[in-house]
Amino acid sequence: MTFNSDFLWGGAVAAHQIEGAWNVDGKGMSTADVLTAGTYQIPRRITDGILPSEHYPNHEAIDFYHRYKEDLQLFHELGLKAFRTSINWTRIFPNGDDETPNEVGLQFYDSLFDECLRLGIEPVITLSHFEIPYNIYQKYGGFKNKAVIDLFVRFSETVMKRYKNKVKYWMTFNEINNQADAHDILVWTNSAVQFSQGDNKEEIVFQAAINELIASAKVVALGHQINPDFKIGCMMAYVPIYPATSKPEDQMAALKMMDRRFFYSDVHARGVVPSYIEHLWKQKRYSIELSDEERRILKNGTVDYIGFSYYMSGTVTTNSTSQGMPVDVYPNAAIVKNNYVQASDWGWQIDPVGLRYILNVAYERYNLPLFIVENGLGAYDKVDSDGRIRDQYRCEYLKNHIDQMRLAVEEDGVELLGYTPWGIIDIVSFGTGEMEKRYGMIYVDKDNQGDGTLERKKKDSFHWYQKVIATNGQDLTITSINP
Ligand code: P53
Repeated sequence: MTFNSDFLWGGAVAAHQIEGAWNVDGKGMSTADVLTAGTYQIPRRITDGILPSEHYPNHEAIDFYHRYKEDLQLFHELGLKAFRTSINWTRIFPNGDDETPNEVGLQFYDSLFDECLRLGIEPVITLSHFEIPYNIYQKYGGFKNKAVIDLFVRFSETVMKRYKNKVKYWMTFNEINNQADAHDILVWTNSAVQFSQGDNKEEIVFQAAINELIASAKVVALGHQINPDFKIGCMMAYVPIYPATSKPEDQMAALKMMDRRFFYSDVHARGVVPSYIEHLWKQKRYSIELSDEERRILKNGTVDYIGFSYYMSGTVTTNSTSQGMPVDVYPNAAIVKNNYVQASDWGWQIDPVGLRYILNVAYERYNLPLFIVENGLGAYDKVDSDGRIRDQYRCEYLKNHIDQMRLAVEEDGVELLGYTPWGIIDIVSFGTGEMEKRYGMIYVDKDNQGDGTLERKKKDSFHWYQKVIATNGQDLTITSINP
């Protein structure tokens, strides 16, 4: 058998993309609650508080808050052994700096985890998945402020103590490296930071990121005291970057781009700031506040495993006439299309071999267990007149990735804890705010305008994945599903 009998076949979501009930039972406003809907072409916007004229897709999402029992029943039928979700910080501390936690919020996750355990589903919990109390932005300016470190630690300590006998697998910050290029929305969701005119964005992101890494290290150390059996990981967006050609400069550009991303897992896993980043800070005269005491904290809070998302690879060229999207890491570097792979309807390059590649690179780099906590295809689905959703393309995407994951384990000896495909049930897309960029194996009747009955329906991929789990990944054939 390729996969151990305790391999965590699962599914993944995040609280703000699924729960809805954004202002129910004492929940506070979060950074996700002020994000409008967008599309592939039109970016989501961050509004100044909640405006009555705007549609905020996360406010209702798929109403998991009220329907989790029914949904977990479906997950159970699917055979999930693990369910990755996040705890919404604002259900526990509505303002982030409240004196005492909100008991009703704590009870919600008690019931959710109890129900998971009753059904034999291991909860895998992200502490911060793109939702930070809005008050932390307003009052503190987000994670660039050191005061926020201990607010996050207090939230984490509260939930780790409360759920210490219910949750074993934790992750601190979702896709912490997603802010590496300092895009406004990604910095907002990762760090609750907004830029002002004249800001050095890169320097600010480094400061916010270092503060998050310190917060994460504190939580890892504390978590191990709360329960020595806890497995606490980081969570990275691994998008391997390939050189467009064998031109040496292309290779250098790819290396430089990867460094900017690896910086985060290097600190998480090794407990020190890598020399290439220390050097960059000096060279650019950045004054990043990081005391000796904080360096000790980083050293003492290294993670137990590397959790990561994998959707696509990227390609970089240094050909000055490429017309690609410029990246400021190497002369003439720009992101271009890779002609060897196909892309999704949202332009994400589909590259199963890239998963095996990054599994190898990450395992060689850190020698820690890996956990694929997101992978999947965002696609338009159609309900046929007979009520079926024939999402063969989704099965193919997943099959091709599982094939490569198997090779990484079998041929390359990578240690892998589990696989939790993204959006196991249709949810609000993070990047675009659309409902119709669907990842699920369970369809949810709701459209981009927010209309629909919220009824759940099994897609063809549901039956396929059910068989994959039941055979512990041995039978990946697609043809036989639900004829
Ligand atoms: P959506 C970029 C690159 C890789 C993963 O994304 C990313 C992003 C941000 O869009 O985000 C992760 O919904 C994230 C999830 C998100 C999922 O990928 O934009 O952890 O919250 O929903 C898929 O298609």
